[in-house]
Amino acid sequence: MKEDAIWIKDQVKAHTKWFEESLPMIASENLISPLAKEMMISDFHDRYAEGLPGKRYYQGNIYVDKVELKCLELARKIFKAKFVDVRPTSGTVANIAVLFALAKPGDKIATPELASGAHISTAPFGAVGLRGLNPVHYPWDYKNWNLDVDATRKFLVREKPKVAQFGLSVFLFPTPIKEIQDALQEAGSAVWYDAAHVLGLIAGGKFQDPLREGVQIISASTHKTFPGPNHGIIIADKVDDDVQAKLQKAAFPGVTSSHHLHAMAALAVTMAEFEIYGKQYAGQVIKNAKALGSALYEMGIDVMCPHLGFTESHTLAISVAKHGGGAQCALDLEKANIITNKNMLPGDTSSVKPSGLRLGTQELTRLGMEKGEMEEVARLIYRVIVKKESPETVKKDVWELKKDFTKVQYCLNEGTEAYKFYDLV
Ligand code: DSN
Repeated sequence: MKEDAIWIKDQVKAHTKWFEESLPMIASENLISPLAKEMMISDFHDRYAEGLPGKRYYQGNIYVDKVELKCLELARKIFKAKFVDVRPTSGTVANIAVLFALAKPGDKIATPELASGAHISTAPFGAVGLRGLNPVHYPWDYKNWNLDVDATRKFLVREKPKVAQFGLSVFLFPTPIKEIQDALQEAGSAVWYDAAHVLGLIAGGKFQDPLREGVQIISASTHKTFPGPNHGIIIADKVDDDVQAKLQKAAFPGVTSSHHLHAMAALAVTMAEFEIYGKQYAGQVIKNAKALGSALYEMGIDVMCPHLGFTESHTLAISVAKHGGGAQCALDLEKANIITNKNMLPGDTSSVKPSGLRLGTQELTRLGMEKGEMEEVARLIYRVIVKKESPETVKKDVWELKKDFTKVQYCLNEGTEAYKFYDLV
C-alpha cells in the first residue's frame, strides 16, 4: 500500500535525523562519504555480475569490470598484498569463504573466546560451527586484553590447529603474532586474521601490519575503521596458487552469486579517498580513543587497561558494573542520544546482562571531532552513567556539541577542489 511505503520512508527519515542529532559510538559502524553514497544508489545496484572481471557469466559488465579491476588494484596497493577478492558481501560472508578455503568439517581451529572479545563468527553457533569445525581457545591474558604469549606458544604446539584465527570485536591492542610465529610454524597452522574492526587502522599504517607479521589471509568487513560501504574483502599474501584458487571459488560461487556491485563501487571510491586521507584519519581515530579513555578514567570510570594507555585502536572497553551494568547504562545513554552497546567483559557469563560497555571513536572522528570534543563526550557520558542526570537534559547538550559536527570529513567533499570531481560524477 502507498501508505505503508510512505510510512517506511518516514521511519528511515526519522532514524536519519536521530543519528544526525546523536553521538554514534558503536565501534563497528561508520559513515560513508558523499561520493561513496552516490555509488550505492547508482545503476550498479540494479545489475548482476558473476565470476571475475573479463570472465563473467552475464553481459552488461563493461564498466563494472573496469571499476572492480580498479578496486582490486587500489586494495593491493593499500594493503601491500598480491591477492584480493572484493566479492564477499560482508565480513561474516568473507569469514565463511575463508573457512571453506582453509578447512574441512571436523578440523580444529584455534580462536579467541567470546568473553575475550571474539566475533560471533568464530563461535560454535557462528560461521565456525556452520562449517562443522572444532574450536579450541587461546589461553588469554585478561589483564592485558590479549593472548597469553607463552601459554599460547605451548597451546599451539600441543593442539596443532589446522587454522589459527586472530582478530577481535573488542580489539584494543595489536595481537602478538610475530611473538608466536615459531609455534605457528611448528604447528603447521594456516594463519588467518579477521581485521574487520581495525582494517582502516591497518590501511592507515597505524596498527599492526598482519601480512608482514606472519598472517597469510586477512578477512574483513569494510565499514568500521575502514569507512566504506557495508561489504566484505579477503586479502592475502604469500599464499600459493592452490589457496588463491580455493579462496576465489569460495567467494564465488561458494558464498555469493552477484556481489552487490553498488557496494563494490562504493568500496573502490573509499579506497581512492583513503589513499589521500587515510593515514591522517587513522591516526586521529586512535588519538581520540586514547583521549576519551583518559578523560573517562580521570572522572573515576573504570576504563579497561589503564596501565597500557587504555587502547591502541578505536575501541574502549569500560566496566560499568558499579553504575547499574552494561544493559542499563547503554539504554540510559541511548535516551540521551549517545549510542553505544553493552558488552561482555572478562569474567562475565551473560551477554544479555554484561558488566561492560564498548565505545568506538571512528565515527565521531569521521565527523571532525578531536581531543577537546572527546573530553566533552566523556563529560556527557559521566553525567548519564555516574551522576544519573536525566537523559532528556543531557540530550540537549549532546546536540549542542553535535550540531557543529554533522558533515563527513576525510573524503572528497564540498568546498574542496576534489568536490568538482564529485559534482561531475
Ligand atoms: N557485530 C559487529 C560488531 O559490533 O563488532 C561485528 O560484526
